[in-house]
Amino acid sequence: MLLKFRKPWELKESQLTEESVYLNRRNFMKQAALGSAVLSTGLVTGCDEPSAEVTAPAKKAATETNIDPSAKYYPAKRNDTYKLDRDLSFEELATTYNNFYEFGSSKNIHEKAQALPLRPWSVAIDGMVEKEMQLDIDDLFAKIEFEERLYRHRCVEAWSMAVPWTGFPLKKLVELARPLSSAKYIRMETFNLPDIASGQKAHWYPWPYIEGLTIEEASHDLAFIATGIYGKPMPKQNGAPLRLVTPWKYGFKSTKSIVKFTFTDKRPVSFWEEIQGSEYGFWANVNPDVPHARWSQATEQPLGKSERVPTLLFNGYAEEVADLYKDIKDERLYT
Ligand SMILES: Nc1nc2c(c(=O)[nH]1)N[C@H]1C(S)=C(S)[C@@H](COP(=O)(O)O)O[C@H]1N2
Ligand SMILES: [Mo]
Repeated sequence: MLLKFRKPWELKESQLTEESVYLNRRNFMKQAALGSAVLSTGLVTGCDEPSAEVTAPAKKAATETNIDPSAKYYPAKRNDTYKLDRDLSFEELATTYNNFYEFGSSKNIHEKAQALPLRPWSVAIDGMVEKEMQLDIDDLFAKIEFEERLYRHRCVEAWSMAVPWTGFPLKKLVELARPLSSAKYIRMETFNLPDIASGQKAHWYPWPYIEGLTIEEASHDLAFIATGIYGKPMPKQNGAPLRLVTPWKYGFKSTKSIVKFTFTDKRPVSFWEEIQGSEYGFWANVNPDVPHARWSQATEQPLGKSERVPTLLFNGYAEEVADLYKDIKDERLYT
């Protein structure tokens, strides 16, 4: 069946803002051209609507998914605590329309990202913890039970998606790490492999990608470490083998392909904050009433839909997370 919807890259530039437009306006045109080329060739074979069967085992995808040692954990049981108010996005879109600057500033990096080696992969837990650790990813996965959750995702560029993530609450990793009481933040670091991820040769970016949360945020049940999506191990372009998911914050907080969790008493300066702190702050909570410096955040473009929809306070998770911020004064909570 044909995909009937308008693709995000067919939107006018004025409707779809993005960080890289600011840095290099011509990238947008290149990316728009690439995007439509991809959809008009191989990929127009999607199903008609996102089905309830997103957790069905992967068909024989001729990818590393078949030999991924974590494939046995999928599909995981769905945790129904968090409900969606909208359709799931098409898997074909969520896995081909990506932000992963390590592989370039266009959305169309999914093929380049296949160069990332996922094994061996080790995750360091260090800083203010009882005992620093270096964990093999498969040993870590074996310790923690996976579940599936349906979450909204809102990019600061004003596109959004709704996807089934598989993984585990970040608080389980915090418990495993046993932070000292002096630790106030977790700093998360992505790989730094410029020979493999050519975007990391762009020396004007402060590689590696860094993100951070307060321990309180990280211990909130909504904060999730995703290891898979659509009932399968995470595709490389979506941040395999493990990425953060904080659905009440702008998408850039959800850092991909993490290699290190550092517990610290210093607030981490994140990647986008370092580049342009006036526009991308530490907190970055979604709020439709607080515009980005260069565009409104009042509405968003869901991937694969023709109509924009209103953006919700804390991306619809206000009831769960608003209390985390009630005592914080004089801070830019929403940019
Ligand atoms: N390491 C790393 N993590 C990242 C990014 C990135 O460029 N590098 N982009 C962020 C942004 S801006 C968004 S919107 C989401 C996109 O995730 P997706 O490609 O799975 O939709 O990843 C976030 N995590
Ligand atoms: Mo984003």
